[in-house]
Amino acid sequence: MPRGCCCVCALSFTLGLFQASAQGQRPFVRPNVLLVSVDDMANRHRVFLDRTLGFFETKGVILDNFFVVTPLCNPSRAAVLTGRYPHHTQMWLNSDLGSIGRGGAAYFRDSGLDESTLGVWLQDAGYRTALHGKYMNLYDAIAPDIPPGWDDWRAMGSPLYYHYQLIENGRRRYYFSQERDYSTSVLRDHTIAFIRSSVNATAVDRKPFFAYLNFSAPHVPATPAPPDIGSYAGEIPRPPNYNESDVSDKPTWVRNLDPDSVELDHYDQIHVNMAESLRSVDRAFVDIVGVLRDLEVLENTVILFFSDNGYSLGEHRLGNQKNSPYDESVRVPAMAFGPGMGRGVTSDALLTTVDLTATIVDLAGAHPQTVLDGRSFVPILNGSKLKIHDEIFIERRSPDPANDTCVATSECRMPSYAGIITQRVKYIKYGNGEIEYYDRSADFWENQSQHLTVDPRVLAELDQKLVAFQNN
Ligand SMILES: [Ca+2]
Ligand SMILES: [Ca+2]
Repeated sequence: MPRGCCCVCALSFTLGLFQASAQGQRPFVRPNVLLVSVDDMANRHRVFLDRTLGFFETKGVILDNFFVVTPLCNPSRAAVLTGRYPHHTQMWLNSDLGSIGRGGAAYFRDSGLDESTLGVWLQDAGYRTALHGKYMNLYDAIAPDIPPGWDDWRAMGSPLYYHYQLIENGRRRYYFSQERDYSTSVLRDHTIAFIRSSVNATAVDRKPFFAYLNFSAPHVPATPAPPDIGSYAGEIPRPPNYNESDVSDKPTWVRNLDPDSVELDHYDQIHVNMAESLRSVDRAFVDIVGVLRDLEVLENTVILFFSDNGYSLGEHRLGNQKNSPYDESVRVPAMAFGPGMGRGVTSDALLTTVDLTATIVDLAGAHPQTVLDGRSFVPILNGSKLKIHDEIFIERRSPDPANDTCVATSECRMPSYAGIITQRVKYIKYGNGEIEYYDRSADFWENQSQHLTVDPRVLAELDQKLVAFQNN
């Protein structure tokens, strides 16, 4: 990764804390970093974050071509924390199924993956670090363990809104069913307290902060905060790929989906709940930005926002689920704000969640003792037209349908796959040999795979790149 560019990029910052460079020659300014994630928020749902979106649209950068490297909660979060693809960490699933696929907090710890994460690297680089909210799935099974690298730890293992426990710096704290227990508000308050204590530290103790705030919303059941219940008054979207009528172009696992299986009322209610649950995230974001402004550190704070995966609600006949290689699952909202960065800019640069990791490392001047799979996109945020990637890759391993641990859902029947995405096309190859090929501009909704009509040499070239990625 282009770690060497961090000093140059960071020189554009005008306020903040200074540190001598590794060579002890020129000082560079290190920003605070606030990384905010939401859980299962589809790109189309970003309109429900009115004020958050407005903040980034006017003061920041919208990353409009941003993909998760794998569209499932735990493996996606593991990729962000480690900066590595699942085929390098083996973190493929939400729970640990051994040779079928690894996952869950216990594997993340026992494999030593938790010893080389953003928290560790930024703490080593002199940051005060915090993780608030969802950590690896099944964290409760190893709680109250605290992984290395975190100065302030208030974590949960499941996306919950009421009746949950947070492990708060080694102590279990229970939250119940009152409005004050609503997780979005609780996590907001913890992050605000962490920011205040970081900024208000005495000069000798003051460090830049790295706060990783993981909201549960809008993951199902997508419980709204009390003031937001019943507040949704918009249309229920029916995009052009909704309940796709002709799936003859699709692989077997989609062709086997019954169009009547799209449970309209059920999915519509999930849509409403997700929209309403995001209202509290919107307020929390504005509150946190207000605190940063009041403390006079907003202009030296980088804020990065993303979703750990997207979500389908009827598109391509897919019910309420993630995991698929279609844009509803893999292309997610992503936004950035920071000193020296573009204001009111939308970028169509191809980027991924492991690039997000490399970007934070770059901003912090950190030095991971590992090879990162992504590349810093700080130059994009600073206005460069530099191309970071010609293509990006996605991958997903399915639980084995033949294994009795696999519940018979469409997600389970979906074979493992890997994919390559360029500005123009998307190519997907499944473990059973089936493929899909889409023209991303002419067929934005991925309604017509052209794998049977496109020049076979084009497919062969893409396949060669995909195999090289998988073997790297
Ligand atoms: Ca998720
Ligand atoms: Ca079709």
